[in-house]
Amino acid sequence: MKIYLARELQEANKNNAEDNRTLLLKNGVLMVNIIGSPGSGKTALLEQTLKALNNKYRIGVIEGDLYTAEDAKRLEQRAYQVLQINTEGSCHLEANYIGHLLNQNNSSLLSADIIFIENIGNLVCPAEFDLGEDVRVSVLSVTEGNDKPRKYPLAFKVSDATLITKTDLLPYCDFNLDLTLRDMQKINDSSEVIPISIKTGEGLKNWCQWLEKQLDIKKKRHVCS
Ligand SMILES: Nc1nc2c(ncn2[C@@H]2O[C@H](COP(=O)(O)OP(=O)(O)OP(=O)(O)O)[C@@H](O)[C@H]2O)c(=O)[nH]1
Ligand SMILES: [Mg+2]
Repeated sequence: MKIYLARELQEANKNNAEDNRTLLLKNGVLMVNIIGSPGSGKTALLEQTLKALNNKYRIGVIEGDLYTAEDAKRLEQRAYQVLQINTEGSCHLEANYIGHLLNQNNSSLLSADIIFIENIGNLVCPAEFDLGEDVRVSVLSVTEGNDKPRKYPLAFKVSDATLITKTDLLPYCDFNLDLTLRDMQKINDSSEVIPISIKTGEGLKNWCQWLEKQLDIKKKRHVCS
């Protein structure tokens, strides 16, 4: 009997991720992989991000969900293109799923400036799978509690930015923002940490500026490639 070792399969995922990265660089497209627990505010963040940036950029979205297309429907009014992946139970996206969508003949994703991937709501497994993104962003809401970066460090370790969402709820939660900022410094001192609230708009400008900086870096790399 042939036994497939997870580490070998993950090696295949790494190769697929590199293929995606090459394709994205050739086309000058920035891909952002967003990971976080169910309900942490990923789609709400994308709704506001599209509102803020869709007049300036062509923005594509790949929505990852187990079964529904509810999040895709929330975003399709504003995005340049929204594609939905239903994993039918699997807890994370893999690079070959993304590669398939990028290579589809009728996909205009590669004409976008930015592609956001909303990964499956899960703070554990998506952190282990490189999708070929340029930047990975983890989302942690204040309602989840201070201990999450310490208990689930990988997601934060492999992220280029961490958004601490729902800061409007800080007065009602037992969440110490300074403590999490200190923990983040220990786990990954090169990750940008941006507190943000979709309700009050706090931090949205910082987040959009960070994104535009990443886009600028990508466009320059594309020109030099
Ligand atoms: N008060 C407050 N509520 C928020 C904020 N951001 C999101 N929410 C609420 O949190 C709930 C979950 O938000 P979603 O954006 O659907 O969360 P998600 O991470 O996309 O969830 P999944 O796709 O199921 O993993 C919704 O009821 C949002 O309105 C925020 O900044 N402040
Ligand atoms: Mg969502």
